[in-house]
Order: sequence, then structure tokens, then C-alpha cells
Amino acid sequence: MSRHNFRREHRRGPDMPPVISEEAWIGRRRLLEAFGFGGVSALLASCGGSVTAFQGETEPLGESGWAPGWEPAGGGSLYPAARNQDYRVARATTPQDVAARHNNIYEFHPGRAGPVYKHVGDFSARPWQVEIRGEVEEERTVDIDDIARVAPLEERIYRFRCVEAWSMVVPWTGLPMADFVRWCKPKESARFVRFVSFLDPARAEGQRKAKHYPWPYYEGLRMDEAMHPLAMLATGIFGHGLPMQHGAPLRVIVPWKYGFKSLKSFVRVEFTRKQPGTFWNDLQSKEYSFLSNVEPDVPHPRWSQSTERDIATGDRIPTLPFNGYGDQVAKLY
Ligand SMILES: Nc1nc2c(c(=O)[nH]1)N[C@H]1C(S)=C(S)[C@@H](COP(=O)(O)O)O[C@H]1N2
Ligand SMILES: [Mo]
Repeated sequence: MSRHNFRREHRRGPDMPPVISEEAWIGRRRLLEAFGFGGVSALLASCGGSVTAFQGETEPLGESGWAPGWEPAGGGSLYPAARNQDYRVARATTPQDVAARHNNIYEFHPGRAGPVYKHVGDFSARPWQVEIRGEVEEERTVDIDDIARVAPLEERIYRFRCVEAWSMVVPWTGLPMADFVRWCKPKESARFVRFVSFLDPARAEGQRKAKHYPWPYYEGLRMDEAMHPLAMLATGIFGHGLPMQHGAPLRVIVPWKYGFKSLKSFVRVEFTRKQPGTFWNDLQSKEYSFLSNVEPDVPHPRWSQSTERDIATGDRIPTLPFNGYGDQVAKLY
């Protein structure tokens, strides 16, 4: 794709309809696997524009192949963490293979959710440090292992709903964001917490190609949102450390908000007095608000938010207010 086309294709937001729908892709993959084919590129070569994304097809990793090749945050002995049974979902958990092949992380693959795992290359989440800055008693730079040991790691099954109307149900490993926030020792004056992702255009091809984005990716939460028991600092998924495409080595999870609020791979946490800017709000304020809670009755300017597509089954299902967490979080708003 030329630079010009690339820009045209990718400037619209975290919500571009896929060139080929993920249902179709998964469907073809299942079909091919059933017939014993390892890759899909040969078949897709006849599909014109959709071919680009599938060039360089690598062997499927399979259920156990998604654990990262580096030591996860806190060390491998902390995984798998015990499941916290208070956090369950009355909907089938998305198979790991499906979740790990359908991701959104513009640093590696800007434009739409898709097979980001093919674009992470040999990017490694070690060594990795996190700066704690702003309205805190003492600014510090800490190692991910210190963060992962702030509280016992636990597993929680959460719904996850992207603003582009796909969704999944996955087991995250991590700790309550509230415990991490307290450990940062914010001052009374701190009213928001801002997260910033890595900047590494040499290794992250999306940051090289999509030069028109204001890298690095940044997001923010109100302090009461970050302190809510549902907010997590995730270090793992499916019982192991996060693979790069899911946001290694640590990320934010706020399950009642659209997926783009759940920033991945952060290197900086900053406590602020004023509401910080956020990546998508700064790019398209009419489409992506600072709060961005899941609100099925409030359509995106370009599509309805009343239903969502389960990435595993392909089923269209109703979207729930606050993504099903209204009884816990509605009181915040
Ligand atoms: N740093 C960073 N974090 C990010 C994104 C991104 O492009 N960069 N994309 C967001 C979007 S739009 C979604 S839907 C989720 C996807 O998370 P998943 O790939 O683990 O499902 O990550 C969010 N966090
Ligand atoms: Mo998203």
C-alpha cells in the first residue's frame, strides 16, 4: 500500500470497518484448518484488496503459543494467578486463539483491529520501567516487577467491548488499579491519572508508518474511576503474561468503557490536577469523549452502539449499559 493510500485508509479512527470481516477470516481459517492447510494466503490471493494484511502469514501458534518469550511482570512463578470468582460473566469465554489474533494496538498495526500479532516482530517487553510523575509525594521510576508485586495477582473474567462494536470475554491477570494508585502515593491535589504508552518507532512499525498520529498513545481516568474496584492493572491474560499484541508488559483495564480507554504497554503514569488530553479525543473530539463509557443508546456519529459482534461466535448481541457493569459503576456518573 502506498503511503498515500495508507493515510487515507487509516485516518478514520479506532473503528474502521475491517477490509475483510473478522467473522469471515475466522470462518475461512476454521475451514482451512479442517482441511489440513496451515496458512490462508493462497486462498486469499484471489481477494484483491484484502490480501495485504495476510502477506507473511506465519504458522498458527495454537492455544499454548501465546505466552510471551520473556519473563512476565513479577516473574513466571506468579502465573497462573488464582481466579477471583466474584468476577464472572454469563457468556462464553473467548478462545485464546481468537482473542490473540484480533487486537488493536496502533503502535504496531494502525487502522483497525486485526492480526496485530503478525506485526509485533521481535519487540520485547523486557527490560521495562515505568515513570511515576506529577502530583505524587515522590516522583519515582520503578521496575515492572515492583508493580506486579504491589498486591497479589488475581484472575478476573471480564467483558471487553471496543468502540467499533466487536467484543470478547477474557480472563485478565492483574491487580486492582486502586492498589497501584495508592502505592504511587498521590497527593490530595491529584484528581486525574494519565497513562502514556511507549515510543519506539524503530521497533514499532505503526509508529513509523502512521506519522500523523500524536505518538505516544495516551489516555486518562478520573481518580474515582481509577480507584473503582473494577479497574485493573493487567499483567497477564489466559493464565500467562500478556503477549505484545494484548499490551505487554502491563496495561489498563476499565471494562465499563470502550476498549480504547484500556491503554496498553504504559511507560509513564502521571497524576494531574486538570483533566488530561486523551489520544482519540484530541484526534476526533466529536467521536471519542474523555469518559467514553459504554452507552448503547448513544450512537457513534457513524454507527449504532446498540449491538456488538462477539469475535468468537460472530453473533450480534445487545450491548449492555456500562458494558454490563452498571450496577457497580453507574453511581460514579
Ligand atoms: N497503547 C495502545 N493501547 C491501546 C490501543 C492502541 O492502539 N495503543 N488500542 C485500544 C483499543 S481501540 C482497543 S479495542 C483495545 C484492544 O485490546 P486487545 O487487543 O487486548 O483486545 O486496546 C486499546 N489500547
Ligand atoms: Mo477499540
